[in-house]
Amino acid sequence: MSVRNRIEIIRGDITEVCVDAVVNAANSSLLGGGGVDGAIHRAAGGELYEACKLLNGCNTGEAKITLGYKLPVKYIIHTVGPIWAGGLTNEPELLAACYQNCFEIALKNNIQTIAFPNISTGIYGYPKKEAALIAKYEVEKILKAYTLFKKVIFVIFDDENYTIYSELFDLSVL
Ligand code: AR6
Repeated sequence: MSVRNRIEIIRGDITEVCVDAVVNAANSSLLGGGGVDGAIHRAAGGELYEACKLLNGCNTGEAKITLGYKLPVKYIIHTVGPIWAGGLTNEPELLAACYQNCFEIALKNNIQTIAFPNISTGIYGYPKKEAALIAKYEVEKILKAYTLFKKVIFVIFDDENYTIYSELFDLSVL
């Protein structure tokens, strides 16, 4: 299947998506927070918090894995996006590293279907269009390189990101 056919854009709540793994846009404590992180912790339950306590945090751009607990997924991959600070502190490289490291963990765990939120584009303030271009570039690169990945779903929560992703992936021609 072509790269484009293995990418899906959906609107909704990532805690309701059934895939092998969902990605969490966490903070470096990995102990929960607001936004998608809060939603994932609430839905997965207290066992996720206990598991995260054992992970010793996570640096920006890196990723760590837990089970999915009460979510309808096998795994949660927690990654820490960069906080936007004007673009002069390696934010693009760090955001790209989030996607790369999530896929590296996915490969090691035989994860074939994976759902991403729009990392860093909420509380962390990354400009949405720029973040979407990085997400698209990294996902297409990995799908070209690895046929193991059968489906990558971008789960879009807000209107602005949905408009951006619709244009970027030309949803009108589907
Ligand atoms: N499902 C899918 N996407 C969601 C959901 C959801 N349930 N809820 C929000 N989004 P954010 P960040 C979207 O702020 O910018 C947390 O406190 C949202 O519309 O969740 O990486 C962490 O603990 C946006 O497009 O994450 C960190 O401290 C995207 O998810 C900090 O926020 C990311 O927004 C991380 O900030």
